[in-house]
Amino acid sequence: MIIFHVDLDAFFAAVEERDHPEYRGKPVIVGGKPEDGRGVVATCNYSAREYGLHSAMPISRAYKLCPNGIYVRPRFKEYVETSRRVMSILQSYAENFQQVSIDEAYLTLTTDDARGAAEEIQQRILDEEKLSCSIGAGSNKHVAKIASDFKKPSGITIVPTGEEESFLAPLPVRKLLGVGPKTEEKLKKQNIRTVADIKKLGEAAMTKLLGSTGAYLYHAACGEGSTNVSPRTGAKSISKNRTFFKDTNDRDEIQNALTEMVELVHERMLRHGYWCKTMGVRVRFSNFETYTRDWSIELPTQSITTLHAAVTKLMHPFLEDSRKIRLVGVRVSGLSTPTVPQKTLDAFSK
Ligand code: TTP
Ligand code: MG
Repeated sequence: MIIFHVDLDAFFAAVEERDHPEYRGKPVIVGGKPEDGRGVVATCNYSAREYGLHSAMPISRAYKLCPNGIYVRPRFKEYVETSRRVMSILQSYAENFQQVSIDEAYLTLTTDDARGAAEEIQQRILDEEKLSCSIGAGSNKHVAKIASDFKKPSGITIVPTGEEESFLAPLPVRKLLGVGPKTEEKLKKQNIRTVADIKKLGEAAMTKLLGSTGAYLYHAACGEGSTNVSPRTGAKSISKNRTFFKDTNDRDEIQNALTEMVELVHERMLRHGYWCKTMGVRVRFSNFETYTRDWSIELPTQSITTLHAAVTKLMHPFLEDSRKIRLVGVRVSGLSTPTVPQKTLDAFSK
């Protein structure tokens, strides 16, 4: 049994290129038009990435770096429909199947020829949807996921059993799932830059440095990972709270704490492949009066930019209050790992 992780290349931008042949060969940026005056890049094609553009960058900045690009507003309906069709192709190859976001999924296969199977899947998606994808394969989900990112776009990377640790060793720590900018910074301060450095430091020292995340990262660095490929149920929310050392009404201190909570919550969402529909904050004043506020959106998101913006907006009235704050927290709920919808009765009656 081998686990595949399949991830579409520059997904939203690739759909736009497919549907607008006149865009081909040009930098294509999905997110919004420069004249909209706001918004961020959802994604961009590989030719736009050569200009330094990437997801979550403000459109205004992207436009400065790449004024000749084609800027388009997202067409979510089209992406969702395309995603459904791709996921059902993938499902037809899978013994077990788990979609983790709009453009990626894990599948398990039993085959002697992993490369042949990966090539066949790529060809099917190219023939039927005119989209390219990258595939990573390995003995567990974590290794497969990192492998799919290893040779993008249109890559196939197979990590043979027994070679997990040596495959990961030279990679920067940031490649491990769950390592965000904050964790990366903490590791850098200890001169830990590659996965091999984590392994070398050892489990005890990693735990001392980062608590349970440290222990998890040590095991990840050893090439370990989950093999459970199935639609996920479980935690219905993720939250992180911070009690200040001393009650405070210093806005910078509060903002910094919130940014850190956002990053921690987001890291955990990514690690479990969760998308959320509700984002919230908790505030406790020094007299223990406690408030929660939340905000829900129609389509689930996995974007740290959206989460950060929601938290900032929800916190605003509390920052206007002159009372000192004892605790702040960030919470996401309405969690899901996108699954392929059941075939409708319509499909059967045709
Ligand atoms: P990704 O798979 O992260 O990115 P990608 O498919 O565009 O590019 P690649 O995999 O080749 O690196 O995300 C899938 C889609 O999710 C992406 O096309 C657009 C959307 N998305 C956002 O809207 N905002 C984001 O911040 C990110 C990362 C993705
Ligand atoms: Mg992708």
